[in-house]
Amino acid sequence: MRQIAWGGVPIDEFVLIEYVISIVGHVPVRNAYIGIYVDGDAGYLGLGPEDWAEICVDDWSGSRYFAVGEDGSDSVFYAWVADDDGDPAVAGESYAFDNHSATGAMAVALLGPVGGTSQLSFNWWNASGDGWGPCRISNCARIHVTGYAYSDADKYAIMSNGELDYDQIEMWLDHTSEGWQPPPSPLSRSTDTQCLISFGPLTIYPGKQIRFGMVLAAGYGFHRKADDFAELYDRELPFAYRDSLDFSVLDSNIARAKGIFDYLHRGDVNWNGKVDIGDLVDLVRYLYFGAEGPSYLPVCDVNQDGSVGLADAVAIAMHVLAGQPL
Ligand SMILES: [Ca+2]
Ligand SMILES: [Ca+2]
Ligand SMILES: [Ca+2]
Ligand SMILES: [Ca+2]
Repeated sequence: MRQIAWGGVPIDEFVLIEYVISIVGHVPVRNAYIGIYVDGDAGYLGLGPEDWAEICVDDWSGSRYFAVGEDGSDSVFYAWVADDDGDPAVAGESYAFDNHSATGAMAVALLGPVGGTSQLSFNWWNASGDGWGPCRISNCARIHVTGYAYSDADKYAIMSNGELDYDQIEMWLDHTSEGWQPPPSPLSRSTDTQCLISFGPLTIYPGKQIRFGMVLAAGYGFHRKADDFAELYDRELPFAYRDSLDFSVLDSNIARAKGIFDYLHRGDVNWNGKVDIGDLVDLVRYLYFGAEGPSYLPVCDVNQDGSVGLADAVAIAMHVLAGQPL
């Protein structure tokens, strides 16, 4: 595992973590799933320990896809956690954000070849109450866990369930017509939310490595106005309030992190952690001999011109054969 963080604007609002996973022994591990469990709490930490429990019981989880790159051909999926209303200070009818407010959001995104060919799941659940989370009717018949999983079998079941749960802001809506189990009643306004982002199935062979990245990002200004929640939020019709939430800083921070991640790995066409003749061979076979596409195409754009072509193969060749920098 390698962690990278920066202290200067504008790349000081995320941490990149790179994982390299291999197995011990001589038998391949099949149908493996990898997940990142997120227990995000949004609130003012300067409050005393007696108030910490209150910080976390009014938060929401959700997920989001957004397009990146000049032509929007690449996308990133992330899970986010934020306070429900941003904790404004309230005096009578007037709302104001102060230094005890939680107006930002946090997000976790997976980077590298984890989308596309793999099954991506996003699950959230209420950790402080009954542990409930959205569950597809088709899954509920065979999986009895919808939220926090205690046993290894339950953890595997939820990591591999293939669900992309609707956002927690929609938890009061009936999603049964879209194939979701109805929520239990009563639900709390919002909860100590926890969520899980996972991918697979993978076969991990002895001597081979699974490599991927994760970015943990912050985004300020997620709640725009102190009275948005009071003015716009209706649990039966939450879309006007959701539209008031500002994802732009989370999006740009995650896009920056992805750009750095892709740049750090440029040229590693076969995604094995190094750039050598094997990458050149794979790229040429892909470009000119109809071979299957590389598992993570963004790193093949070695010269960062927005497309993958001959110039990238030449750059790898000059690096491998003549020692030139990529
Ligand atoms: Ca909170
Ligand atoms: Ca679920
Ligand atoms: Ca390589
Ligand atoms: Ca290129």
